[in-house]
Amino acid sequence: MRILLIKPETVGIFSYTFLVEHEALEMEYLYTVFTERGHDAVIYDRRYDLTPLKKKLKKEKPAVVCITGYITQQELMKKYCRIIKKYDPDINIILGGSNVEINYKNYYDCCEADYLYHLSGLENMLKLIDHIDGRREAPELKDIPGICYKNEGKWTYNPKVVESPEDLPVPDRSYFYKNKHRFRYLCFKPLALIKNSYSCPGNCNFCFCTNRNSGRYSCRSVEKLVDEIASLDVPAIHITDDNFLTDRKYLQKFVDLLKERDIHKKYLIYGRADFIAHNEDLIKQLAEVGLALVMVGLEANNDEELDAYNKHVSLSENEECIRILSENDIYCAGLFIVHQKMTKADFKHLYEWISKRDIIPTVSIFTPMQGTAVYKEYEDKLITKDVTKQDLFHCLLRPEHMSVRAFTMEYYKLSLKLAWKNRKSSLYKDNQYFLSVLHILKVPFIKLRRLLIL
Ligand code: B12
Repeated sequence: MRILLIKPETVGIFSYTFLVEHEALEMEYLYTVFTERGHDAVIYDRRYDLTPLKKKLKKEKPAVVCITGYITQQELMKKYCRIIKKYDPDINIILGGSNVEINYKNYYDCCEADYLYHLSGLENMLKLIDHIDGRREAPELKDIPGICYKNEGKWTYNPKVVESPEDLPVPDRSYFYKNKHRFRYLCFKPLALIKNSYSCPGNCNFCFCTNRNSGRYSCRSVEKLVDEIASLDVPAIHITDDNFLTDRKYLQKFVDLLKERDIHKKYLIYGRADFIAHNEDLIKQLAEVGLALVMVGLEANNDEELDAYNKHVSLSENEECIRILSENDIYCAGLFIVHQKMTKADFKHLYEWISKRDIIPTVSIFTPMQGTAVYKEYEDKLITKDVTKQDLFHCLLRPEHMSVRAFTMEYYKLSLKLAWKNRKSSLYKDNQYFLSVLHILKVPFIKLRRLLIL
């Protein structure tokens, strides 16, 4: 069968920059499993391919269309479904990805979609494809775990199964190599992505990923990880695990294998401050084998707020983490949250606290994202239910000490002041500001073109 794999265009603030761009690894995975099964798959990455959807359908004539997307792209995914079914009602549409995995019910109002795939692994996806293809050995829909399908016009939910990333295939990266020049994280370029685990061992109440894979953390063997790293022809790799720094023994083996196999690359990871604070010796060794940047949730500048986030990390551990990363020449990409109880003075104090430390910060606004533990608590208090605003850059709860507008202003003021303060960081050394401005100017035209002909 011919299968079209749609990666939607970026929405929100990220669409205005090309300084942080990642390969469509989920689509490369689907491409791999489908082609290995004898199908003819095509990646349609709408971030770079401006061909209108109908024209693409006309050209590719797919029997199946798979669409991925994050929460902010939810309504866009539904819009594609409407266009596809209007174009050809016989095309089978499957929706999947991180948002569908947890928030699959949000898509029940999309009559045009045929299947929702709410798992991370792809084994059951192949069963579904076999079923659609009418293969003799294919199971019936009721026997395929992790899907929602329609039965007499009503959505039927098949329960999830707990999976392991060990079952993921080695992705075919032909798409990546063809577009390698695009993918980067600021000065780290070209940059590849590696998916090495499902879910997260932590249970932070504001985090989405911890609930994936039915809340069960599962990680690949270190040998498999290093094999994949060795196979990649790139200088920099972003390991997407929500928390890569979980197990000392695993990380020690990681260091030993990279040394043994003489692999020299730069690594960008997510990790927790307490692990870094208590494992200085290991961080030093990781730095020696290429650890270059850690995205670490520092969240706040005081213990009360840290406790409220259920992080089980203290301010002194955060301080230790910043020191250790700095002393080992690892960028500390600190992630902070501003929340609706903050006063103008709190914003000022947060700026002062961050700016005195060796951190490249990203500040988000506290967002009870649908699918996180805190969502239920805040659902009725949300100012808007517009999912495009669930991007961590919008104020979704009424601030206690100022208006929404004033809070948003404080937030942007803080972010801009921090960006200005760090403008000379070597992380930004390759930024071409003229090209960035040109890109910003180009975006509204692309958006308008898409509005007229999607
Ligand atoms: C890298 C990354 C980015 C990159 C973009 C990456 C890309 N290629 O597009 C950047 C930095 C630009 C980014 C931006 C955003 N991101 Co982001 N990002 C991630 C991160 C770290 C990894 C995602 C990834 O590529 N994983 C690798 C792929 C292979 O794994 P996967 O997506 O899970 O896909 C698997 C399955 O889901 C399945 N699958 C996926 N799609 C489909 C489709 C079908 C049909 C099927 C059958 C299967 C299937 O196949 C894969 C095999 O296991 C995750 C967090 C994490 N640790 O996973 C957050 C994450 C995906 N991002 C998130 C969010 C919220 C955003 C933003 C909206 C907001 C923000 N401030 O960051 C923006 C939106 C930008 C946009 N696209 O419009 C949330 C999504 C939550 C949700 N409900 O959807 C996550 C989960 C982070 C979190 N903890 O909340 N992000």
